[in-house]
Amino acid sequence: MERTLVLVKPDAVRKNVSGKIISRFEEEGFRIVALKKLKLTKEQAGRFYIVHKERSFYDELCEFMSSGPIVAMVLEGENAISRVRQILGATDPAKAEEGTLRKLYGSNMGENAVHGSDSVESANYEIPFFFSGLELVG
Ligand code: DAT
Ligand code: MG
Repeated sequence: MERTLVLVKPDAVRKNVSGKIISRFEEEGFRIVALKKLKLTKEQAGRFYIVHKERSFYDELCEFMSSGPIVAMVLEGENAISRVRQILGATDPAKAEEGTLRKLYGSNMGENAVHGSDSVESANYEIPFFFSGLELVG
């Protein structure tokens, strides 16, 4: 069993498809271990995406991720990290496979609807970023 952090990004919340996205993960057999809606400050978005601080798109990314509410959740399942990444599709929605969440709901490279942890190391940083141990209810 593995746990991973998923974010419904501000573009998808604005499009009113957070329920569809959550539903997809339930249909795929994941358990929702924690779930909440919140709005990040730009500074908090900057800390969440600190691994990208030297990238050209970092400022734009932090601006976007703090532009409106997001839905954060922890999903649990076998190989949850890689399975969620497959369901998300490629970072660029234009290159994402048919049926993936980014293909269905993403707009462009920046506004790509959903985030999923990319490794155990990332999940171990990202889950406690949003949730305390007491909030993870299995
Ligand atoms: P992923 O979210 O697929 O793990 P990533 O970690 O490389 O992708 O980048 C984090 C986010 O940053 C990504 O979801 C969208 C944004 N991003 C990545 N590359 C970008 C680019 N070239 N221009 C604008 N935004 C970009
Ligand atoms: Mg990533």
